[in-house]
Amino acid sequence: MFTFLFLILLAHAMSPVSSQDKSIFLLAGQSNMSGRGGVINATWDGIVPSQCGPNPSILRLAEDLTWVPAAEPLHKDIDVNVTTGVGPGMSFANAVLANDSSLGVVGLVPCAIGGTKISLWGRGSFLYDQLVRRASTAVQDGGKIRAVLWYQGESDTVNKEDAELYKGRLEKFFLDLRSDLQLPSIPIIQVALASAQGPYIEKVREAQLGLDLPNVKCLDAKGLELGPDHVHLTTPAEVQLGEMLARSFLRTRPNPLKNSAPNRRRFGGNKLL
Ligand SMILES: *[C@@H]1O[C@H](CO)[C@@H](O)[C@H](O)[C@H]1NC(C)=O
Ligand SMILES: *[C@@H]1O[C@H](CO)[C@@H](O)[C@H](O)[C@H]1NC(C)=O
Ligand SMILES: *[C@@H]1O[C@H](CO)[C@@H](O)[C@H](O)[C@H]1NC(C)=O
Ligand SMILES: CC(=O)N[C@H]1CO[C@H](CO)[C@@H](O)[C@@H]1O
Repeated sequence: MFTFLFLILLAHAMSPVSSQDKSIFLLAGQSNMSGRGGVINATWDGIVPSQCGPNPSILRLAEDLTWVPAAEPLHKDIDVNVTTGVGPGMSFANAVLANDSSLGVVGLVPCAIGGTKISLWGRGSFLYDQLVRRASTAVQDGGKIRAVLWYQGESDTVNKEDAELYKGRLEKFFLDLRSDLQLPSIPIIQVALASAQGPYIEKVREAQLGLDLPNVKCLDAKGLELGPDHVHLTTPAEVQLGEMLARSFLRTRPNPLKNSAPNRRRFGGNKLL
């Protein structure tokens, strides 16, 4: 009898994955979404702030399409040709869970690749297909895609044509993605670049901030700290960005107070506001 119960419990503990109530988030874009926090001269310093620590309720979809416990660097087997570090994903996941326990298990689906222009993300491209394939696999054993987090654009600031076509391409990408995921109003939270190497930064920012689609939000990265390479967000800035994304996502949720009472006490409440 006890053995039986033990086996049931064991089986349960070994499959944290089965839950119908997994909340899935797609992470896509360039290096700042992939994560370069703590990477200096192609070496990651290995520093993981507490906000980005592992949590039994946070999983990631690995490159081989299996769910594994999530840990930094979240994109290490996805953005494989570079050294990855801390990105916004883990602090985002920890923050949304602390604020809304009804989200259940958070499943992160990393898909960002450094140095990629928007034209590389168009429908039919390798990156687009990979994103849709990983998203479809992610929901196969239950769960629901709750939002898309998108941070991209630096590579489109370099030449004029890319910058001018950016708005149209971005809008088409969002619409195609929603249509192919069959989630026509899935929240998309994008981040507007604060600066860029290329001269056409203002054109790209304008497109990002001016995109007018329902349920697409834009956060401004202005004020977030860049590392010594002047190209990538530092670890503290990535933590901050993850928390900004979390606040923005939580605002899309109906009545978060109702379901989060126990966590609110435990985590000391209003930090996120
Ligand atoms: C990174 O490399 C540059 C150039 O080789 C060097 O000047 C700098 O000290 C290095 N920084 C660190 C933190 O190792
Ligand atoms: C990594 O580099 C290889 C060889 O250049 C290339 O085929 C592959 O697409 C790259 N992968 C990523 C994720 O950048
Ligand atoms: C990273 O983000 C910062 C802040 O938005 C931006 O200035 C920079 O261009 C981004 N770098 C890349 C490679 O996207
Ligand atoms: C953005 C958001 O929904 N924040 C909620 C986080 O939790 C606090 C309570 O601790 C709520 O007051 C906020 O509304």
